[in-house]
Amino acid sequence: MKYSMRKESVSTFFIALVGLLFLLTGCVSKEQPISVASEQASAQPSPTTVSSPAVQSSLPMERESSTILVELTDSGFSPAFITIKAGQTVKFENNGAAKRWPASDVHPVHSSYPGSGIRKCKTAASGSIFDACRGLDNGEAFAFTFNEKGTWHYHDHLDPGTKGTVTVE
Ligand SMILES: [Cu+2]
Repeated sequence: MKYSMRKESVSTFFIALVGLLFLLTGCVSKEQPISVASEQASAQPSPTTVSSPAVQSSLPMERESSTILVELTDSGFSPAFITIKAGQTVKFENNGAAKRWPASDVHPVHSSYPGSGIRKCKTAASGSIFDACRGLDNGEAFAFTFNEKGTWHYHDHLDPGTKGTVTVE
């Protein structure tokens, strides 16, 4: 009788101990995924911090080679004044309803930008002059790479009063 009582109290002690261990391991195993999750959470920003220096390092490159967008809207060129680095490309994209023909000043000869001129539009040089050489429909674009430094005025050949300026540094 005494022995069985003891056995019972020993077994309850063990159950309590196992229960305590369970709680402890439960706590530990609960904390561990949190610490893993926090590691993952701290690991997640690190790729972003890895990629952001990559973005930063690509910025100086972008200054040299990226494409700048100028929208051709029904109210004109947007933005109408831009400053870029030599070697950068400007993409003139028509997002308006009317046809647009971006071209170097001075209308109608288009020869302000070195090497350009509307007379070259029908020649093999048409792809390398600051002149779309045709009206762009909505959604169409004309891209030109500015290698000459200076302030270059341009206009819409189909609406010469619509003007813009590209300053190449
Ligand atoms: Cu013109």
